[in-house]
Amino acid sequence: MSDFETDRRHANVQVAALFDALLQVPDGPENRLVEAMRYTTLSDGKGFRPYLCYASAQLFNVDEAHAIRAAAAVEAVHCYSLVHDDLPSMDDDDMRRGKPSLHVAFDEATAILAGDALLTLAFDILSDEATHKEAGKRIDLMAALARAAGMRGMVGGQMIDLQSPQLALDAGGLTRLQKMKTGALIGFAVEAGAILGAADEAERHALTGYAHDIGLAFQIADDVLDVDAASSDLGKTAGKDAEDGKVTFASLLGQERARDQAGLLVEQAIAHLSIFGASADSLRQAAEFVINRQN
Ligand code: GRG
Repeated sequence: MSDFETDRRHANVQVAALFDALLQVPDGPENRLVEAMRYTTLSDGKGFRPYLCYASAQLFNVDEAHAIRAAAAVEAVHCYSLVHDDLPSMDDDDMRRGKPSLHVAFDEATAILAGDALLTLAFDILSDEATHKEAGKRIDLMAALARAAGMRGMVGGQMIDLQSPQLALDAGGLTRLQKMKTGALIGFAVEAGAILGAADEAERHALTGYAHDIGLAFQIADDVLDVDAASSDLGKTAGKDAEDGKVTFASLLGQERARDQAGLLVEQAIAHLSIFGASADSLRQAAEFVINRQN
């Protein structure tokens, strides 16, 4: 196993342990909600955002326990977004991470509530002193996550996405949508390490550029996989974008140019890391993973 795979697993095993501890099933009728939150957070995702957070924190020798808490916060928001995205009123997808979507395994109302509770759990995690003893750092983390997840970030991007079949987006419009919907949370995962590690301006600038480029490459790769891969490999329904009449990078550029574009973005992302020298090798490997992954 490569260093990257070992580290990705290490970070995500710890994130899972934290969710397991935080999501103890209560003895009461609300236990259904917590069961549903466990169903999604302890399911088999790639753990890419938690890994990014862990690897960016490593650049600054951040205490691992602090990094894992920030990583769990970003994964909680990511899981909420997937659960809500799969709902019949949104993307209407019955399969996620190789098993029935949450609203199929439980019911729609429970899926809405589990998403809501995962979003608030993220801020609960960040606000706790165990995340960092300095209140200023905790506030910076919460503010950055709120911005990434909210109306000018992920949720705003989702609003555009829902309207996209009617919008006839061009490459610029699609890039803006994806920067908000997918890129903003990936950006937070990288930024969280910089906040915890008190990165200087040049370091933050480099990490912002890196996150921007891998965020876009991640989405382009996702569009290419949506056309290329089988549902069984993706763990979700393949070919959904075309079926829903959505413009994607693959439909705008064609599969080959889209793949080339993702490759260029990854090269560009890696170039941003030069100021960190070899200590950024984990982030370099994460960038390569974006285009080499099979799901
Ligand atoms: C419902 C508020 C709200 C937002 C939804 C992120 C998102 C916004 C929807 C997900 C839909 C989707 C398939 C987007 C494409 C890129 C993406 C975020 C894929 C899923 O992320 P992965 O591949 O998933 O990292 P795993 O399961 O591996 O964690």
